[in-house]
This record gives sequence, structure tokens and C-alpha cells, in this order.
Amino acid sequence: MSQTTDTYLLLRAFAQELARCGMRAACTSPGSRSAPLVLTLAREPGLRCYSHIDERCSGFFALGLAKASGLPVAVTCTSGTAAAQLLAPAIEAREARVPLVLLTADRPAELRENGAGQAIDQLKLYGSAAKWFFEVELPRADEAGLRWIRTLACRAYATSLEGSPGAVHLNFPLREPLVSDRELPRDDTARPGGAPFLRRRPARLAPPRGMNFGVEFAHLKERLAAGRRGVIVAGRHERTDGFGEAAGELAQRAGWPLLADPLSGARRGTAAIAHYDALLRDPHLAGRLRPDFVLRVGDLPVSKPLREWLAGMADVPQIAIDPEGAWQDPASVLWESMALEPVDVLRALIADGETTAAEDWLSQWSSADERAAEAIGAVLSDSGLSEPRLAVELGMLLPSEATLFVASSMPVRDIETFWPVRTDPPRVLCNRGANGIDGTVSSAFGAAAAATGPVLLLIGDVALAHDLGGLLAAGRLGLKLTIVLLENGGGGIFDFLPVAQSRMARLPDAAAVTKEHPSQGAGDIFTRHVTTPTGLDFARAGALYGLAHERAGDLPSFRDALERALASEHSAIIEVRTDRSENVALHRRVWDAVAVALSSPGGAAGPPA
Ligand SMILES: Cc1ncc(C[n+]2csc(CCOP(=O)(O)OP(=O)(O)O)c2C)c(N)n1
Ligand SMILES: [Mg+2]
Repeated sequence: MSQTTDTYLLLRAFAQELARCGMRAACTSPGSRSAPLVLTLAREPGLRCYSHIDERCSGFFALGLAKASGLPVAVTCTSGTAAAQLLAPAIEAREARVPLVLLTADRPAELRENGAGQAIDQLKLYGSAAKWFFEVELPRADEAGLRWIRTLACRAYATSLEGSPGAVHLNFPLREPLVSDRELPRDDTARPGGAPFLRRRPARLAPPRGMNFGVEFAHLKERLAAGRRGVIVAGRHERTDGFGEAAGELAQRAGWPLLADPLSGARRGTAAIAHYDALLRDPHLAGRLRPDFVLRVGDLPVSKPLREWLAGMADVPQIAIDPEGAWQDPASVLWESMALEPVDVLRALIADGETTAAEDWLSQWSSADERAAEAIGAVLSDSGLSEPRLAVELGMLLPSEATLFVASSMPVRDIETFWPVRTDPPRVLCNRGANGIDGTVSSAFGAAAAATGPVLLLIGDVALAHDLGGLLAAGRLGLKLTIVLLENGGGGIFDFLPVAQSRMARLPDAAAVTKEHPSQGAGDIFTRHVTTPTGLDFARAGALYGLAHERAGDLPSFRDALERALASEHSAIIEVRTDRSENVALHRRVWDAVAVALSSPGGAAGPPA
């Protein structure tokens, strides 16, 4: 057998095992060195292959797909800088705990460090972002070699999922000739009945199901039973395992307020306090509503007031339950960190039924929340189609089977601050592991490839410009995504930050035209270098990439556009224009109105307890 036939035979067994383990999708990008990998993956009947031009888009698409499906996705690319493009998605995968299998093609040893083209050092290219690196020197495709590569595929798949999910990196040195037209011989080394060659039991044994967690659970129960003023804080948790329902139900039964980021899926039920971000900005109320224990599940929510509130309660028992026991304690205030499956713990606590919440505890929170809701509603109804209003609208209008992908920056914050409580909320996803604005369009298209219902992306102008190439997926892959674009002339988030007022961000006009600053047309460093308005006409981007585009100037036209986009089979951009400084002023009006509502006679805020 020729070496090329051996390569294809081994790779065919490798791809087959990935599919037998449960993988359903792979992403490819073009190249010569990677041809054996690309052709093999595209020919594997068990994998749906998505082709991308830009490897970074490919990696982020795979990330969105893996996030939405819960299954590892393979990504392959050619050697050189192509492989370097996968670093950002690998980092996000590690931080957000999303399983990926990265398969990079490389030059063989005799073509490294000697001037051969497109050869860079790809060994451990992703550093600590990859959970596992392995250099795949292919053996002969005899029986032992085929058994080995099948086992390797099973190992790569399992490792991406095991413990804390993330990216594994396999680097394949491949020799020319890279293609051959010879028929591949039979390979009878696979297990019968479509089973994976090696079935892996995860190294981390799941805690026993049901009520019996033994010592851990008894201890947790004791702690909670002692509390009269408990609070549940639920953050990002993107696995579809009933987490949101369980958190909602426990809070409701126990009479504990539930402070749930929409990224947790838990902002539901009668105990959910939707406006905690606005409420906890009020220091009196934050003091009065001090709990005597906090149960934390999921990641830490995005809200800064909530994070600061938790950080200021080092003397209150705070217990975090995390499936992988991740350390999520930037303020060093946790009392206990339990590596247990949160859904199981929540369900066991529901079944246990014993809680001792103080009678008026939840009602204190709920009445404050209602007052905040009224105050916010009054401000927003006067202000037309604003960024906060859009978050409310999406929260109310999206069908429960929809998925909303939100971009970092203000979209994820507004969704947290303004998203209403619903009994059947749609799924909300976000690349929140490393908080990047990169790759967001691609990840949303990846989620669209996995979802059964409609998928929407809420994104700012800078984040959209950052991943404009991700729009290629609409036409090339025939996927449908509805993009709600908030065009506010740059990064609106920076207007909320001290840099907006900083004297360092302005040059005196005279200095702007001196020799030291020849490139400055004006003295406004803030606009040019921090908020960075794109100057793009996104209608033209829509035209270039084949997406419908329309502008919505008021609430009725937004609702119409949304309804049309949801009913259509094609991708579309709905653009809403807002003004950055008006947006800051509106947010401040909202917070002021909430503060006034809480301090008015009958309001919830009184002197600290
Ligand atoms: C890859 C990456 N580069 C830069 C940043 C810093 N950053 C955070 S928000 C932001 C601006 C985003 O602007 P836009 O998408 O228009 O959203 P807006 O702030 O207007 O809501 C930038 C550049 C980042 N988070 N990630
Ligand atoms: Mg913007």
C-alpha cells in the first residue's frame, strides 16, 4: 500500500470513530496540506460538514454549534497562520467550557525549520487554551495502526468533554502526495453494530442521582435549613438539562428570591427578581435585603451591582455548586465550593421540601422588584425605540422555542438588566467565557446550525464589523439567522466608563496638528481610538453577503420587521439606530427613577437593617 493510501485509510477510521462517539458536525477551511483531513471529514456520512473561508470564523462557528448542541465539533485547517486563527475560539472554548476537537494539518519533520513554505511551530500552538495536545505521527495502516487511530479518536472526543469541557488539539504532519485516486481497501477493525471502538466512562463520576448525596448533601441541607433569608444567584449555564426550571422551582417552593441572569435560563417563576441589577444599585435597599446565606449556581452573573453586593458579604455564608467545581470567586468571599451537578442538587433540595424562609423575606424583594418594574416601564415607554426597550421587546416577543444569541458589550448587559420574567423563556446564549466581541456572528450562525427553532443575534455595530466575514455563512451554508443590529456609532459601552470623561482621551486642538501627532485629524482620541465608529453602511454589507436589510425607526416598525424576519426563510439584518450619549442618559434616568420609586413613601428602601 502507498503511504497516501495508508493516510486516507487511517483518517477514514479516525473520522468514523468521531461520528460513532456521537459527533455530528465538523468545520473545514480550504488548503492543500489539510486535503486529507478535509476530504475525509467531508466524506464521512455521520458528520455534517460546514465549509468556511476564514479559520477564525470556522472556529467560532464550531463553538456556537457545540454550545447549542452540547456535542463536540471538529474543526480542521491547513498549516501556518491558518492554524493560528483558532487560538481565540480555543480560548473561548476553555473559558466557557465548550467541547471542540481541533485538527490542524502540518508539515512533516523534514520540512520544519528549514525554509519550507507555510511551516510554523504548531506544537502546543494554543498553549494552556487546549486541554490536550497530541502530535499525530501516522503509523502504517495495518490492524494495529487502525486500532490505535480509532482509540485516539475516541480519546480526543472524550477528552474534549471530560472534566471541564474545552478544546483538544491534534496536529497532523502530512507528507506528499496529499491525494490519491486509488480505491481504499476495506477496514474491518471497527466494532460491530456501529459502537465506538472504545467507550469511555468519564473520569469524574457524576454524583449519585436522586436525593442521596451522602455527607455533602446532608451538610448542605443543614446549612440551608439554618437560613431564614436565603438567596439563589444563577448565572450562565448553557447546558440543556433543566437547570433553569429547577432553580425557578426551588426558589418558588423555598420562598427564596432568585437573582437569575437570563443566560442561566432561570429567570422564571414567581420568585424570580428580574430587576436586581437596578435594585442593588440602591445602597439602602442592598443593605436591607442582606441575606443570611447565598446559594450560587452557574457562572457569576454579568451585573456589576450584583457582583459588588456579593463581594461585600464576606461574612455571609456563600456556597457555590458547580459541575466541575470551577473556582468562581474573584472577591474571595466563598465559604464553600462544591463540585456537584447543580441540577441534581437543586432537584434534591426541591424533593427534600424543608425550608424555613422568613415569612416576609420574598415579598420584600418582590415588592421592590414590582416598584422597579413600574418605574422602568414608565421611563422606557416615553423614550421610543431605545436599546433597553429592545431588550424588553425581545424578552416578550420571542417564542419560547427561539434562541437569542447576545453579543458582549451593552447587549448582554441590557438583556440582564431589562429581560422580563417568563414562564417559558427562550434560550439565551453568549460568548461570555472571555467576554470577547470577536467571532460573534459566526458563533450565532453555528447556533443556528444546531437549533430547531428560530435563532436571533442581538449585536452592536463594532462587534458586527469585527466579524463581518461571518455573514458569509448565510449564503455559503444556507443558514438562517435574524440579526438585530444596534447601530449607535461605535462602542457605546465606553460612554459609561471613566475614559469617556478622561482628559487623557482629548488632545488640545493645537496638539492635534503638531508634528508629534501627525495622524490626528482632530483632538478627540476617545472617538477615534476608543469608541471607533465604523462608518459602514450595513445595508451594503447585507447586499454583499445576501442578507435582507431594513431599518426600524420606531417600535411598531421594529415589531413588524421582527415578525417578518421570523416568518421568512432567509437571513436578515434589522438595524436600529440609537445615540450613544442619549443611551447613557436613558440608563441614568432608569436608575434614578428606580431609586426614587424605592425611596418614596411605601417604597422598599428604608434605613439599613
Ligand atoms: C476581541 C475584543 N476586542 C476588543 C474588546 C473590547 N471591547 C469591549 S466592548 C467593545 C465595543 C463594542 O461595541 P459595539 O459592538 O458597538 O457594542 P456597544 O458597546 O455599542 O453596545 C470593545 C471594543 C473585546 N471585548 N473583545
Ligand atoms: Mg455600538
